[in-house]
Amino acid sequence: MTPPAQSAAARPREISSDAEDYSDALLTGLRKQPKCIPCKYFYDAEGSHLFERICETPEYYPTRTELSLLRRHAAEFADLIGPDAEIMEFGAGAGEKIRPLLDALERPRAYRPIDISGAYLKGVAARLRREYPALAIEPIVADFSGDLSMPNPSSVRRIGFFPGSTIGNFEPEEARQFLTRSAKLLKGGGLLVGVDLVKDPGVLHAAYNDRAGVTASFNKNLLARANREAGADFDCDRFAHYAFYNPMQRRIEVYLVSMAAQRVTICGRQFAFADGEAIHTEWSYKYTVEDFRALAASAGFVPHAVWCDPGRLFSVHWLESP
Ligand code: AVI
Repeated sequence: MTPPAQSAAARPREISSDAEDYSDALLTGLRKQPKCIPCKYFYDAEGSHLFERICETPEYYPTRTELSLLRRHAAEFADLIGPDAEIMEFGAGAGEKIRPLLDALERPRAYRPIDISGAYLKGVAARLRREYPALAIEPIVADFSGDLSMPNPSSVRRIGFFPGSTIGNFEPEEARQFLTRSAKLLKGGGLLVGVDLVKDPGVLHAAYNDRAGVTASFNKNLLARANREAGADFDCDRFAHYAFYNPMQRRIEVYLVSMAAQRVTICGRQFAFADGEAIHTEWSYKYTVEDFRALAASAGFVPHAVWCDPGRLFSVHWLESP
């Protein structure tokens, strides 16, 4: 069946094609020592769906905690943002978290969700268009960890929205570089960003080792994706999900561990895995409120208000870019 033709306005704008880079990045990462696969490749359609399921597990507190902060304080965000703003969301996810903000804002000009997964983004944009028919919804398929420069019309207040503590998936220096680029992109506006907090290591450990095994499937989907898209022949059952909190580095570390000595073919090339050898797949850094504010200030933002839940699990920061 041929998909219905899309109008130019409905078609997501592509800044870069993930498909072109994917196989190269996979080969490059697996040639490194230790081997790694960049965490942005979690989010194909299957991975995005698995991530939505992680957010529903009882152990993964960040999503529901942040969502309740966004709902409770939406009117305060709207006051700080002001009328007629253009909202850019970095890593649009399921589109769930933007709703309280869109509902509270006065006459938002446009909503631009940016996500690496084009198919997923299209679905999210279509749903939001039905719910907000008067709002210009302009999805952008792009890797927001790269260069996102675009002209900033001085007449429009541009606001960034970066929920979910995805900023924690950058190493701190990469996070600073991302914030520096965002401060330039959002000059005259600001950034509303969700940041997971340092806390009881047991709570953190459980969040990345849910009992239903959804996080394990999400992690192993990296191998299944390589089989689907890069002609690889990984036996996913011969790799184990391994995630733990490293309190010295204040980060969750996620790996896929080879459960045997084995050879895998990827894009026609052979890779050897020793028994017990790990592929690094993700960091998830946790911050104190003070440390994150200092990081944002070092990137050119002026840290303004911060909201935390009563249990101090999660924080939402309003950063101004003068
Ligand atoms: C998207 N990101 C903020 C999630 C996190 O918590 O670091 C990704 C994730 N990885 C395993 N579980 C959730």
